Amino acid sequence: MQRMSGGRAVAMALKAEGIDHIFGIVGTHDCPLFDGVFDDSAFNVVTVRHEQGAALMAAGYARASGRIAACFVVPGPGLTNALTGIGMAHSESAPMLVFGGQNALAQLEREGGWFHELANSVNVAGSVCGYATRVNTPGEVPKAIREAMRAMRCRRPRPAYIEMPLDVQTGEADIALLPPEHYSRPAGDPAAIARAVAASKSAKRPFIFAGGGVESACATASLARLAELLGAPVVTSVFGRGAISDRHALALGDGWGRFNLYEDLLTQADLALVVGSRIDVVSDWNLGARFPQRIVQVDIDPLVIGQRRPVEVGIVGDAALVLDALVAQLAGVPARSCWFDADGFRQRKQAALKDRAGPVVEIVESLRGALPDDTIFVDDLTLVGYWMPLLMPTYQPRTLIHPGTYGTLGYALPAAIGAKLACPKQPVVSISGDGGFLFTMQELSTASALGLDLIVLVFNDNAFGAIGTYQDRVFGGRRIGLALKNPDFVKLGESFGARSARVEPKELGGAVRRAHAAGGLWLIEVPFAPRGSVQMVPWMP
Ligand SMILES: Cc1ncc(C[n+]2csc(CCOP(=O)(O)OP(=O)(O)O)c2C)c(N)n1
Ligand SMILES: [Mg+2]
Repeated sequence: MQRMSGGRAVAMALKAEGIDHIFGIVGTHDCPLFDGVFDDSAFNVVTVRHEQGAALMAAGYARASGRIAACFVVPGPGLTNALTGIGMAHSESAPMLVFGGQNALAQLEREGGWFHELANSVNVAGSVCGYATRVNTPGEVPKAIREAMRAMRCRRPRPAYIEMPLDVQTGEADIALLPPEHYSRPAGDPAAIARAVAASKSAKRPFIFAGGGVESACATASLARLAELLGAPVVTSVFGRGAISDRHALALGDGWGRFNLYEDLLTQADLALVVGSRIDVVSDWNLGARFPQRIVQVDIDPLVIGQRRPVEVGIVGDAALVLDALVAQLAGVPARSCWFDADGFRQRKQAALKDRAGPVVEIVESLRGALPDDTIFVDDLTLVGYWMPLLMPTYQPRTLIHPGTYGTLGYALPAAIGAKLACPKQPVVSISGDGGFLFTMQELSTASALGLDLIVLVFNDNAFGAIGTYQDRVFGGRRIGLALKNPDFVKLGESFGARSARVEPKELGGAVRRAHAAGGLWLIEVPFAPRGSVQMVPWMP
């Protein structure tokens, strides 16, 4: 037992859990939380410029590393500002531990007109979290953090929210900190695993569909071993990019383009092994509807199993543990060669993508050629970002981070800052359009204050371009709400302390190479407004 305040108990419990990054903004309602980490060298406290940035940084931090960061926000507007980022993290299965300040216990839920009052805030946060609670005494802090950690580590990783009323933050008590715990994840029902083994043995033409759960579970090596044993080609979801290296002979890339590239594979395959994927809506449009009848699905979240497609075998478990069990039980069976012409497929795919993506292909090639394999690319919702999962060869897990189906405009820059803090040795590039960049551009100030090495690309067409093509197609060209009056991006970047340049698309590779060699914070604007043959959003019908 140690005598301490609730605020200090949060710091001590975070330390015990190995959480050392805190993103947030101070206010009277969370100052005791900040005070709890005052002068404690165990913590890297990052002051952001908007609470959405805090949550998106924690999301990027988790996507790039699998590690958990904390956020400290004030109640009311601080929490609602953060909700977009927390919602994004919920959708992309990224864990983070959000602490919300709150008025004193006696003032709650009475519509008393208190500062930052927001009724029902635990439920508001809970709608985008896997765990949400209010702590009523300082002594409950370690238990609440332990429960949040279990929710994030033993189940599908999702944000957790712990609300701390002011008197709980400041109140002192004799507090027992909890000893470290090994967080175990479900290994899967042995009978279901045996049925999956039998199904895999009997299938002649299996393929694997891998999602973000593979990387979450650090199961990439297990996935490759299983694919090699079965001779099964591997397609990934957008969150699964990096689950298998694109240099692997069985890797077919991701399925986020709405064209018939996968017809050959899908019509011939007799078994789909879906691992760590909810089969998101885009993958389902493109592939899921044509998956073979026989499906084996492995997921840590029981809700996901059979949600989109009926399955022959469902296994609730951690992807690494289940894949290792499958590999062990298939080990006696001679490894099969691949039944599918993966090389031919890749060539056909490359030609088709060139046809659809036009000049985006050269842009992506120039980025890949300029930067090392371990570079982390973080996408926003912009032409180049949309195409990245399809076009960018990805060689390592967690190196291609895309905002997926929640699709938060403004994601890239703060998520890239979080990724850089989590993986300081890896180059990090954020890819935005002019529209998305202005949603969260103030976080350039955060990156500058931290002295980060970061390359921030802004593809500028002075418009919410993607929506223009949609209006053309669906609304007969009645374009509305698209034109954007932008600042001078070079001056803007410089005023934030970023070295800044405007380069034509053909100069981008050289500019990025120089920026990487020089280090520091870079803002590079690329005027880019291709029209005509380019498909703006590969997955739109
Ligand atoms: C928070 C949010 N608001 C609105 C949208 C809808 N939206 C999707 S793409 C897009 C246009 C993005 O413009 P820009 O960043 O300039 O990229 P471009 O399409 O021009 O390449 C918009 C408004 C969204 N995804 N997220
Ligand atoms: Mg634009």
